[in-house]
Amino acid sequence: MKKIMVTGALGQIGSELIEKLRSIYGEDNVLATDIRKLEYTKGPFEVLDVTDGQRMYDLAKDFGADTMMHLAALLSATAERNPLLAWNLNMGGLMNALEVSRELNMQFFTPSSIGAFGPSTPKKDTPQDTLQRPTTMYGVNKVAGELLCDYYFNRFGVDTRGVRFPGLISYVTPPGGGTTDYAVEIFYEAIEQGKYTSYIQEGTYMDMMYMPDALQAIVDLMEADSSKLVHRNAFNITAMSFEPSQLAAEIKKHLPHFTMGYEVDPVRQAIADSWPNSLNIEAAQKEWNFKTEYDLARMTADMLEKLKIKLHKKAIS
Ligand code: VAH
Repeated sequence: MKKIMVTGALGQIGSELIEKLRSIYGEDNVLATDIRKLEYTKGPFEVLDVTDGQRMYDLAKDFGADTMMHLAALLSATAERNPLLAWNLNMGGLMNALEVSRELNMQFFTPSSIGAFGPSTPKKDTPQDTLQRPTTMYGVNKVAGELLCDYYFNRFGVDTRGVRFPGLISYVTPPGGGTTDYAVEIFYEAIEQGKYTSYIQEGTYMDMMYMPDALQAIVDLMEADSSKLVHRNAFNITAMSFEPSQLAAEIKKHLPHFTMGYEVDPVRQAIADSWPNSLNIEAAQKEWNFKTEYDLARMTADMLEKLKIKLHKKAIS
């Protein structure tokens, strides 16, 4: 990886991945793209609608990109509200990114998700290779995406790689449209309101990961020895599995007056219920030495510390 093009660069993963990649490979070697431009963006940036394959090709070629990190997609809850738009954007954008990577001989990364599993998938210690019958449009997109990436590797020799991300928790960019977003919103409201009403019911376990671990996993996988990758495009990875009341209890250790309530959103609860509780990550550990630094306690402490600074700055600005 030397010249990297990132789509969806202003999203929850993208906004932090750009910084991480630039700190490793150099600011001028990472081209950020997204459908909109912020008034101020550091480093190379281009507006790109990922359904415009020709513009994606032109940008990659002009930049001399040797790596494509395709992040632009609609997340699970948004996709359920607009399944046709989700299919066109998630699958059309992915096909364009794979085609550009094939034509320009680029290494390729795109994330799958625990959303690629469905209610008939074993929920505990979910195997790397198992039944995948998701019941959401997002899940259908993710399973189709995993198969497409395998196809581009086997048929065209594109060095495609990917992971099944759990819910990601970060303080930099507020999340948008996910089912696991309660695990991010709770921190903002705990600091600002001292309370939070969860749309996911107590007892609903989901896999989660702190963003620093997610970003390191992307870099480690992309730098791994290709000959050792068996699963290549859809590695199960996770750092922790918890349900809302466990996260609330951890926050209360830092904010003793924090209170948690529940007002279940049936759409996002149904999505969460269809996903696994905890993934088996042995394949990622064995094939590219996947590891994490943050558990629930360490993530909670860091989120609260960093978010207090961020929200204080906003309050006084
Ligand atoms: C979502 N945060 O909730 C994303 C992710 C595993 C969850 O794919 O849609």
